[in-house]
Amino acid sequence: MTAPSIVILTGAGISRESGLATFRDADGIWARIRIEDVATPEAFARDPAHVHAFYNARRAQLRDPAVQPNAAHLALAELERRWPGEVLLVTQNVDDLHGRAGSRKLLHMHGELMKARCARCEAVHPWTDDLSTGTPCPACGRAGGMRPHVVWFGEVPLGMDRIGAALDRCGLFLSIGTSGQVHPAAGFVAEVRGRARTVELNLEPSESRSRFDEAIHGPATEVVPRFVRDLLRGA
Ligand code: BJW
Repeated sequence: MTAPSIVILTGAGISRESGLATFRDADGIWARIRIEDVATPEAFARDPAHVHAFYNARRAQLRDPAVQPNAAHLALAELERRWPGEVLLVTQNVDDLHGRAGSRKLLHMHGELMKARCARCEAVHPWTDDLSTGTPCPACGRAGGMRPHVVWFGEVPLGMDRIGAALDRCGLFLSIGTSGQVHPAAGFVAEVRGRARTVELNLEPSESRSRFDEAIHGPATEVVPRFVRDLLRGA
């Protein structure tokens, strides 16, 4: 029997034990900062310096040596290496912890904090430093258009064609550390339901819990390595 294709969707919960805040938990980012002030194109048009300050601080956090991939990121990288079938890891996270853990079949549907994009020429650049309204684009040389390469509300997520094709082939769908409140990611489980086994792995039941065949609740660093170990044992 051929091994089923796996699509894994991850969210902020998988990086929480690496020291990065989630969005909608009681101590999450949206509890202290308004979405409308930092995560929409309108916010950036209104006050780019404020939006840059928000993302510069989060980029600086990623440069902190204490922020490292955890056991859950590492387990998913191992799954990709050892699974005899196809694996696609779709992350909503803009952090780089999956890549640092060794995942290569990886799609950042909400963009990447360690990249910047020029709104004037559309060039995307690796970016580790601060951005400001005066930062010139390394490609076209113009200032004023550089922005974080992230997907804000109202913008189209990245890689949707590739994700759609992977969901069409998928026999196992895992959703890890996401509240299931943001579309289109929240709708992926409904797209595969009935033809793929669907499993939620989250600290607690998410709002989408009822849409999954199975759910395993607990911290990602515990439940994900255990699930991957069991899956590889059966492969
Ligand atoms: C743990 C844990 C531990 C804690 N272990 N677990 C249909 C219906 C309604 C609305 C819409 C719709 N379609 C589109 C919309 C509008 C909108 C939307 O969804 N709004 C809703 C809020 C209502 N969506 C959009 O605008 C999107 N664009 C779009 O749809 O374009 C149209 C289009 C689509 C497709 C094709 C063509 C056109 C864009 C969404 C962009 C989201 N951007 C952000 C910011 C990115 C940059 C940044 O990081 O600043 O992305 S918002 C934020 O939410 C971020 C996240 O990726 C995203 C999801 O959050 P996530 O990861 O789920 O985090 P939390 O905090 O919500 O949940 C964490 C979970 O972890 C919790 O459950 C905890 O319990 C758990 N947890 N510790 C395991 N240790």
